[in-house]
Amino acid sequence: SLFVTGVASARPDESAPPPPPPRVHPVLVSADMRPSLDLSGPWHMSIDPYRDGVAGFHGGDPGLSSRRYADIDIATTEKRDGNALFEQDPARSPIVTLPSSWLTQSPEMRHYVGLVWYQRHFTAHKRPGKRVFLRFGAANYAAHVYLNGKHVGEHRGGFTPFAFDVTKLLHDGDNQITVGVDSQRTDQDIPPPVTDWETYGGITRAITLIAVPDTYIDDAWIRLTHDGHIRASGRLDGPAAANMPVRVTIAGLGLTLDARTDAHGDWQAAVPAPASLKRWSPDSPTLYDVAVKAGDDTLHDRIGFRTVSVDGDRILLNGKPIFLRGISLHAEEFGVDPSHVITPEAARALLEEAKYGLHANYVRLAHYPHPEVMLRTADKMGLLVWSEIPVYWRVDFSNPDTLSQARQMLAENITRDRNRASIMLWSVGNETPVSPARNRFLQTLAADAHRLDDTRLVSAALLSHREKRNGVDTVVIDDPLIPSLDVMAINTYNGWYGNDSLASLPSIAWASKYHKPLIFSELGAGAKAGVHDSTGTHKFSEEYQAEYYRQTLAMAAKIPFLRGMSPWILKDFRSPRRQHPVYQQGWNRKGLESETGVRKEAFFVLARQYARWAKQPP
Ligand code: GCB
Repeated sequence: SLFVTGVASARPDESAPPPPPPRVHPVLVSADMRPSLDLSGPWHMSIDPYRDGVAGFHGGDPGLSSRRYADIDIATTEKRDGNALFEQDPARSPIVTLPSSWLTQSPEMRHYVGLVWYQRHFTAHKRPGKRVFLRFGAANYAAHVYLNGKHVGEHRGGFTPFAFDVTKLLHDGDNQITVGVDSQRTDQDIPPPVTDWETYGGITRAITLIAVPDTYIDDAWIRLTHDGHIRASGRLDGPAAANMPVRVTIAGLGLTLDARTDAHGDWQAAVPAPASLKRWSPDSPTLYDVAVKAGDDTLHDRIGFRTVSVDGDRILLNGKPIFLRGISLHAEEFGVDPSHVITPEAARALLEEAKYGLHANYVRLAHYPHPEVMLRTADKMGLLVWSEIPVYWRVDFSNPDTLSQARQMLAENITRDRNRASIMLWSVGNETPVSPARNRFLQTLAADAHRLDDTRLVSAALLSHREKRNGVDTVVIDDPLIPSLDVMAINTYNGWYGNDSLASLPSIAWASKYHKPLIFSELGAGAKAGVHDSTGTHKFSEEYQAEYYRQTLAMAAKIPFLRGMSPWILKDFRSPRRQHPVYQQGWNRKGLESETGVRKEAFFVLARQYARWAKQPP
C-alpha cells in the first residue's frame, strides 16, 4: 500500500501536535453591551514622523534603563516649568474627533503613514470593589497607551479589540490619557504593507472605560452544538473566580444552566435544546435575551442558535442544504471621504442593500474583522457572515513572530464574535501563494479556529491553476491546505485579469482534487458608474461589467459542487494602488455600486439571478 500509518514524519516538528491557541486576556466578552464611559469626542493630536516618542531622545531603542521620550515628554503629567526641555505639547495641539482615521482630518494627513499622538482628559470616579478596563475597539496598527503619565501597554493589529486593567492607574477625578498610534506596518505584520485597500491609520473604533466587579465574567460563549445541546462555557476573572456558581438564563426558552467554576475560573454547562427553540436563519433571525450571572456581575447579550455543517460537498444550515447568495463588503471604506468609521444606521443601510437590494443571504466581511455593529446588525437582519483576518497575499510565512501575531489576531476575532449566530465561516487567509512555510502557517491558524470554535466552518480564499484536461480548459483546485479546511474558496477573475474573452467563460470547466463544498469568495470586474459602451467590449464600462457577471454566472451554473459566492464587491472603495486617472482616481471600481450608492448595470444582473436562486436554489 502507498499509505503508511503510524510512522513519524521526516520533519519532527510537523508530527508534534500544534500548540494550543493563544489565550486572549482580557476578553471582556460582549463589551459593547456593558455600561461604559465613552471616550469618543474631542482629542488633541500631534504627529511624530521620526517616532521620537517611542525611542530614546537620540532615536533608536531606549534600552532597558532609560525611559522612552513619551514617558518623559509626551505623556507626562508633571508640571512643565520654563526650563524643561520638550518638543511636543499635545495639550496645546489641534483637536480632532475620535474615533476616526486621521486620513480625513486634514488635507496634509491624507497620505500620512506613521506615528500620531492623541491625548485628552476625562473625569472618572473610583469605586471600591470595582475593576476598570480601558478598551479600544480597534487602533490601526500599533498602539502605545499611557494613563496619567504611566505606560499602560501596547497592542499590534489594526482591527481587533484590546483592553487593559487600569484600576491602579486611574485617578479619582481628572485623568489624562495619551495614545500613540503607528500605522506603519512592516513585512512581518498582518497584513503586510501592500494590500488593495487604504491604510486608515488611527483610533478607528470606540474607546471606552468599563467598570466591572472585582471578580467578573470575562468570557461567556453560549451556542447550539451539533449534538442538540445548548452549551455555555467561559471564564471568570478576579480574586473570587475559583469555585464560584455561574447561572445562564435564557428567559424566552424558560432555560437556566447552572455551572461552577474550577480552580482557574473556567466554567461550563449544557442542557438539551428545548423543542420550542426557534433556530436562527436568514429567513427567521430569532435572537434570545441571555443573562449570565456570577457573584456581583451580570452580563446581558442577544444570541441566536443554529448549526452549520458540511456533508460531502454540501453546506448545511440547521441540517438543511443552503446556497450562499453573497456579496463582499469593505464596511468602513466607501462614501465620499471615508474615515473608517461606521454608524449603526450605515451598517443597517449597507446590509439592507445586500439583503433586500440583491436578495442576498450571506456577506463576506472583507478583509479584516469588521466592527461589532456589523455583526450585531447581521444577527438582527438575518445574513450569514464570512469573517476573516488580514492574512493577505505575501505574508512572511516563515517568521514565527508573524505567526504569533496572526494567531493572536484570530483568537481576538473569534473570542469577540463567537456568540454571533450570523457568523458561519472563519477564514484564515486570502490569496496566499502555496509553499511549505505558508501551508504550515495556515494549517496552524485553521487548527486554532477549529479549537477556539467547534461550531463553525473554516475556510480560506485560495488560488487555483489552469490546465487542459482531456482537451478541456480546466481550473484545477488542489491547494494542499484544503484537507485542513471545511469549505474551499476561490477568488476568480477570468475575463477581467488575464486573457480570457467573456464569451469563453462558460466553457471553462472546474475540477477539484477534494470532495468538499466550493464557494467563489470573489469574482468581479471594474466599472465606473456612468461610463457606457454599447459594444460591451471596453473594460471599465458598465456594460462590460454586466456582461462579465452574466458569463461568470453561466460558468458558475455548471459547477456541481459550487455552494455559494460573494462577488467583489458591493461598493467602490478606496485603494491607493488604483490610480487610473479616468476610471479609478484612487478607488477600486469593482463595486456593483459607486462609493455613493449609484447602482451599476451589473447590480441588476446579480440581483435578478439571486431573486431566482432565492426561489429555486441551484
Ligand atoms: C482580490 C483581493 C481583493 C482585491 C481584488 C481586486 O483578489 O482579494 O482585495 O481588491 O482582488 O480588485 O483585484
